[in-house]
Amino acid sequence: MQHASLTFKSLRARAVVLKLERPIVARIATISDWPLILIDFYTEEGIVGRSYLEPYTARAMKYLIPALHDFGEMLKGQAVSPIRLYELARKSLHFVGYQGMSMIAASGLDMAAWDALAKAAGMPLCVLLGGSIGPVKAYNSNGLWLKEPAAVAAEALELREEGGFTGLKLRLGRERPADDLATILAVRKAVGDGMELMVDFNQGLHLGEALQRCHMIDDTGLAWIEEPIVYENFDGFTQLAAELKTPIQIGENFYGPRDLYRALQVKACDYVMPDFMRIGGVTGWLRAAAIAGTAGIPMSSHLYPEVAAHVLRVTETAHWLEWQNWADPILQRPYEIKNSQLHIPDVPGVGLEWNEAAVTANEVVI
Ligand code: SMN
Ligand code: MG
Repeated sequence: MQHASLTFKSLRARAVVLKLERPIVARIATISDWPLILIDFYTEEGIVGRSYLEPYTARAMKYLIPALHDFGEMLKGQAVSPIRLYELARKSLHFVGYQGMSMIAASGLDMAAWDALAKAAGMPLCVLLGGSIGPVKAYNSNGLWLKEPAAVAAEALELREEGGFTGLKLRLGRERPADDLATILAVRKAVGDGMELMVDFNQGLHLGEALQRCHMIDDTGLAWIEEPIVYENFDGFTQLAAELKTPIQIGENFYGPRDLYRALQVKACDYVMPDFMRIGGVTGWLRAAAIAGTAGIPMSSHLYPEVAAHVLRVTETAHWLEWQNWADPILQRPYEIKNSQLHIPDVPGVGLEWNEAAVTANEVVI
């Protein structure tokens, strides 16, 4: 039987900035405006693939949107074979460098191409990938930034109620280490022993501080300690992972599967949590998941909960989905969350459609 073919026609990338309900207050940055690049991937057959990128700063959109439009021109007329498009996009920027902005742009293209392919096949992405529709275990990552312990504990109760959550992530890195410890204890007291608590230092410490501060919280029953030091210091992570009882979690700053492979080779972490715009979209995730699965390392996701839900259904060592709903205002149909599980809609593709009125209201010229 001849398969139906799909041909890439053009790409549209739009810049949107949304106000965060709970601004990000991390040790390395404060963010109250959340930038999104919305990608529409048009095909000759009329199917439109969709994805978004969340590049943290509105400025980054100035470089990423032209790169995406260049891909659109360069790849016009190609068959929609996501793995081939990913390779062509990456090769076109090889001399510029495989990582950084190049990888982020290629990842956005990749996610939209997979969405188009799954839509053309009439299948949810997880089904196209050989999996099945089903619930995906998620923790709530919508808040718990660097505020007073009592305020964080009160917010933890609110966040639990957003979807019957059994896992919450707190951010650490206050000036005084004792305030971080007091926050963990206050949250634990508020939510009880049944709640999994993850903590994230957002790369805010140097190795010496990290050694002291991670030891200080090592006996507080945490699910993991995330990125205590700057992301590319694998030697430092190796030392931390060797010394600490609490699992060390890294990965949102892996640029491509090879970074994950190198981290595992040097035992830099116990868990991994790639981010879709850096690991290489769906294609990069699948390659990374094979490595983590072979090594027996639990794999969680970073941001992009919609696409994460699909690929975690086919990830051998699937662990936790990071749930945050910062893109919800521009989505026609936000995913349903209940009992700490994200529910994949039974529709072809990923299930991302834009709420055009909300997009128009929040679109920015860059
Ligand atoms: C994070 C996510 C998004 C913005 C800032 C920080 C964080 C996480 O590292 O893991 O959720
Ligand atoms: Mg993090």
